[in-house]
Amino acid sequence: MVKEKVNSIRTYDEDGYRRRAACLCFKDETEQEILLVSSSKHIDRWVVPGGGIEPSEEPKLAAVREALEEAGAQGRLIRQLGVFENSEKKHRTNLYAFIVSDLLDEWDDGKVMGRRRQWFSIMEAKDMLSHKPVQVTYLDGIARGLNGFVKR
Ligand code: O81
Ligand code: MG
Repeated sequence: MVKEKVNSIRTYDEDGYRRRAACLCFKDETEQEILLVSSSKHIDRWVVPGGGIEPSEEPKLAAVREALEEAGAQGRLIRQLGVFENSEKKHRTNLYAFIVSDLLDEWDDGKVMGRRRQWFSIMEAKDMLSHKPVQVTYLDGIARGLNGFVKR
């Protein structure tokens, strides 16, 4: 099922859930800091960069595209973290771990809507995401080692 949006087409799965993809954008392989972007509706709130999967688009390509559009982040996907459901908002998000190699000075949402971006520790990010409870659960499986030591 598809529905027209302003400049993109929404897609839905067999249960009628909107299909999304997102990246946890880590600063490096230690996975201790992640990049969040400001909410489109509340500039003082932070969210995980992500968005709708377009028709015929691979979920992992959608995730990489959203990291670039919303955060100006370039890098590489390292693994899939699962599918996270928001039963209230009726969407499901394919989530990936992504290592950032470059942050562009100019990026789509920075220019178009003044979207901001900022690095947070995993613990800080959980606090910042408390207004989006499902996004807090994105971070549940992420180890938080001290002094660069990552527990696996
Ligand atoms: O565009 C979220 C948007 C917003 C989401 C959804 C997000 O108006 P939309 O449905 O396109 O907006 O709404 P729900 O109701 O589907 O969850 O969440 P909310 O609750 O704040 O209205 O806004 P944000 O997380 O920024 O607060 O994200 P975005 O505008 O920042 O991208 O859109 P999306 O990320 O699913 O889709 P696109 O493809 O990125
Ligand atoms: Mg989005």
